[in-house]
Amino acid sequence: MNNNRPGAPPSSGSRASASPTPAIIRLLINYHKWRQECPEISANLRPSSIIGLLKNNYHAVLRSTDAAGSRVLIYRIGQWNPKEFSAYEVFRVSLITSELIVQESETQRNGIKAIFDLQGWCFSHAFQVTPSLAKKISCVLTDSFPLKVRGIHFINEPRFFRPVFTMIKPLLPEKIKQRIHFHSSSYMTSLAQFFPQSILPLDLGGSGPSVDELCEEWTQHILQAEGYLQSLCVDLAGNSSQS
Ligand code: VIV
Repeated sequence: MNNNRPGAPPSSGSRASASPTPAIIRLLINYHKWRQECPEISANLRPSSIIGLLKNNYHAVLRSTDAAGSRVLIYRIGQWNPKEFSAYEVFRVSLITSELIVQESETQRNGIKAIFDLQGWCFSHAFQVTPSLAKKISCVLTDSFPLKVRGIHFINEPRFFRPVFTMIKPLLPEKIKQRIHFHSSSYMTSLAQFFPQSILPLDLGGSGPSVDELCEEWTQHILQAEGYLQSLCVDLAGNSSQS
């Protein structure tokens, strides 16, 4: 397990291996295509555009990787006020974190695991997850972002999250579907079957720092990576990034 805190903002190191395989080339083509198709998510990666979500403790990354060396990400849907932020801005939080951690060679090798706390999920969240958004979600989980998705865990999922998941599930490849787990409200014990308690936050049954503390830490990490994130938009847009 990598015990050090998230590293400093990465240099713009090369993402592909020395001699990229056809699969890597295909992935990078899909990645550029996806970003061109979703400018509302990817054109502006400035942390200031989603600082409200970050300050609301919507998202954190655990300090340590898990036993398999995967990065563990936490998302708290209840901290997303759909009247204040669109699903695209919420999506952008995940894209920003993904762009930062994909620069870590250990994360390139061992991928990520995401924990979604659906406490507070309501109809106004569900209405924002349209079929077109579901497609964008399936793309980044399948073949349009160079991060291996090693696990997706839902906790506190209410019954009426099911219709949204039923819309997304058919768009996911079998191997991703097998890595999705629902823990409902008994997550204190069941998450420990997937993650060492030493790295889980206090509120999720672990002995690590609280989620709020980790949210604040990761917010600082994202803020200090502003320059790197800006450079991504310039590179990919091929000209000055969108305002
Ligand atoms: O962004 O590896 C209805 C993962 C995720 C990413 C990205 C990468 C990645 C695992 C997601 C997971 C979250 C960019 C590279 C897809 C953004 C989701 C944004 C929406 C608005 C959240 C709403 C709540 C969803 C519930 C989660 C759906 C899962 C099937 C992911």
